[in-house]
Amino acid sequence: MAEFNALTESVIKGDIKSAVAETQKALETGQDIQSIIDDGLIRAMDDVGERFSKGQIFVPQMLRSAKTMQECMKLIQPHFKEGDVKAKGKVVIGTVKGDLHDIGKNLVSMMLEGAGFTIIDLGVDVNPEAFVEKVKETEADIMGMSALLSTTMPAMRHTIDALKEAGIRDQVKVMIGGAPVTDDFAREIKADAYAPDAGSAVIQTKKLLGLS
Ligand code: B1M
Repeated sequence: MAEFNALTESVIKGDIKSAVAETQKALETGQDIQSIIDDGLIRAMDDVGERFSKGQIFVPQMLRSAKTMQECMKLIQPHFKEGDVKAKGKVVIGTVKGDLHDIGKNLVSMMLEGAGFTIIDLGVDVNPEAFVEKVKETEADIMGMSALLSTTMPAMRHTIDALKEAGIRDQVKVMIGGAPVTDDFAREIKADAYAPDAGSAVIQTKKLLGLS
């Protein structure tokens, strides 16, 4: 596993300048993109979450680390787009109602875009009706929902119910993810797929569309 301690530390501290410089250095020295994200950035956010749980840091510090990670992701994003980008399908994606966490959802979007899918990103705090409207309007192949709070997971079920009520549940495949979400929960709410991380989201999307 590559060492990204300086990068991880900078994200934990919320030191944007140093984190961006470390990301740039990692890219220039040809480090694996996935490893920069997993072993450098996500590792930092896990640490930040743990410190928050223990009451060692508070929301402003968590926000600062999130902003720092997002600035690093801006540098990394172009590297996702090197392959064949012929559109393979349309994905409407968003973070569910009541939930403002978007880093994971953005990462999933970037990876899917890099893999050649067209992304329609509804942002955060997306209510079920907005998902339904966009799926109808764009005739999306996949609807992706992200939730980071256990209290917002039920919104995933409500959104699937809204698809049913609109009579379009069988016209779109539903994929869900986010730290508290599990495969069991996906089965329970009758989502078509669950992905634990952004890489798996690409694999699942391809499977759902019969591309692999
Ligand atoms: Co929040 N927060 N937060 N937070 N936050 C968590 C999630 C928490 C676990 C921290 C903790 O207590 N340890 C905890 C939730 C506890 C729970 O419900 N189980 C928590 C809490 C409690 C809260 C608040 C309630 C705090 C408060 O105000 N008292 C509040 C809620 C606000 C709201 O949403 N209504 C809040 C606020 C915030 C900030 C705004 C400060 C900030 C978010 C900024 C932003 O996103 N723009 C924030 C942050 C940064 C975190 C942590 C530290 C990091 C989240 C993150 O970005 N991880 C987080 C702790 C943690 O997760 N370790 C925490 C990195 C990201 C790449 O991973 O999002 O898991 P993740 O995404 C992964 C996979 O899950 C998956 O792929 C991604 C990439 O591999 N995935 C999908 C995600 N979506 C997917 C969709 C898919 C497929 C895969 O298909 C569609």
